[in-house]
Amino acid sequence: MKRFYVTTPIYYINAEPHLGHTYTMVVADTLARFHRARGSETFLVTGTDEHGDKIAAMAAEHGEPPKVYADRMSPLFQQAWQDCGFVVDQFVRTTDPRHERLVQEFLQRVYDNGDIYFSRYAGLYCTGCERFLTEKELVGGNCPDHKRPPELIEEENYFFRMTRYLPAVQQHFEAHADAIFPDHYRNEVLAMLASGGIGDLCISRPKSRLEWGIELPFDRRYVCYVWFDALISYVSGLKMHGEDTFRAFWPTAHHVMAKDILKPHAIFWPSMLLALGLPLFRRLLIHGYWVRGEAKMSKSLGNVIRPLDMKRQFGIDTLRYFLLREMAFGQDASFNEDAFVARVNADLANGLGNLVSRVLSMQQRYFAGCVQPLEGDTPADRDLQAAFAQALEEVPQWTEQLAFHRALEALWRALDRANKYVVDTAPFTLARNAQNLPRVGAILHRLLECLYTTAVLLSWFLPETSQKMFSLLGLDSPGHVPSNLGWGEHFPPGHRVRPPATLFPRIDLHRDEAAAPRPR
Ligand code: ME8
Repeated sequence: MKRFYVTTPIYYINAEPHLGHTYTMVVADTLARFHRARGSETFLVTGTDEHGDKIAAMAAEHGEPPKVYADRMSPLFQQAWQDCGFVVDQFVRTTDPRHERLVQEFLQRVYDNGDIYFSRYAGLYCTGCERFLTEKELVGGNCPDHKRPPELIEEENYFFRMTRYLPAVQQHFEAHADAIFPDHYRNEVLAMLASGGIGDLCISRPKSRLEWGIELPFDRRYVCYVWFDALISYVSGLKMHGEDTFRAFWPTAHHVMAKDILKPHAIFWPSMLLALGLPLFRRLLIHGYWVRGEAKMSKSLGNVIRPLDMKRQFGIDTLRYFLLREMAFGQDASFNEDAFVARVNADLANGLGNLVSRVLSMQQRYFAGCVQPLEGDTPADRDLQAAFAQALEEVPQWTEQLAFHRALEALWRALDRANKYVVDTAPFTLARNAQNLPRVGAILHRLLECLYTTAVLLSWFLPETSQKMFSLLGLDSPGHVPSNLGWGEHFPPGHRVRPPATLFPRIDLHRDEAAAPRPR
């Protein structure tokens, strides 16, 4: 059995989920659906990161004990992802006792192996990042992501002997060219490793300064550093479903995230896994930032867009389409209302929506919905079929390479051809003469096949739309990606398709100003 394990970061609960988190979720959900369509068993883990300075400070700001605050905030994420229709196999909260026990077990194991020692330390700590920054990482004395100076912290703490594992980590990334994608992030990590500037990792906080964390099993005066705790969620999420689930899925782990947390994932995490005697994850998949204007969308900067508002106004598939079509995976992309409206109207309302409604309404008008035999084979027919055969080949290939924008581009090239085929063959004109009806029936049958292939290829990108299309066609989804078009085989003789329904209403910002997505 082929398997595919995909994770997203477990998000800090210092504010509500925003568009950036939603993008990572859409990518993970799309990949899981794609691998399922290709016959793999899949598992998706996400969750919330609930310990540490940042959350303790936020809870205090709200006048709540941290656990009360966490119990209020974590469900906002869980509910949002459920409302968006993402298929999450395990939502991990780091305050879950099953997770806490595993973190303590792992800490003890590393301690018993002699990889944890006690020492004094002074460093520059950014609470936004929840990690110590090196002088080199600062820009004008500030954290480049959080735009504020880190705090000088000096105290006695426990350290993970990470330096012992760095050569093996370096070797691993040198030997496995696809372990970090896109490749320039692998180069960044290799440069970090080659610089020799990475020391051991401070993995504790004295309770006298921070109580909100998992207690160290070997010293009750301390709690565990939040990143050491959080990364283990990728293992605890599987183990919550049993050791067999862990063993089956772990070697296929794909961790999806933005570039902000590359270092913990590419340096801390593989070192921890090596120290624990566990196999390394399969790949890190690193995407860029969604920005508004110049700034990265972030909870601390407050320039965020609420995914559930977007979903309520435009539907989840509209949002999925925009996010996947507009961002080249690995690069930054900018969110602006005009681009959103232009893209959605051109591609979804016009390109796909119009085709569906034209084809289904002609099928009703001329044949009461009854599908006619697929006769004849003109150059235009062959052209159309070739365009969709190419889409069937290219879309999965681009998806596999995480070039979702290219995959959708390839499918829309075929849809453009289908719209052009309608204009060129003009079935609405032919139908004026009853003699032409067999040809009109054959043209429409071909167009219904275009819709069938489109619904198959949209099943991992726009699952709701794909389902709606199958239901309009009166057919079940095949549930997998077929190896060839199979046109002429999908509609049994006498089969009726449904009357058209609007898949994507046009967005008119001038008529309905309130419909525009607004920053909070
Ligand atoms: O870092 N554009 O949590 P976090 C694209 N708890 N993606 C964005 C984004 C943006 N503007 N803003 C956030 C943490 N993201 C830790 C993770 S994992 C063991 C612990 C997404 O709430 C993106 O996936 O700050 C990014 O890596 C993540 O949210 C950071 O989430």
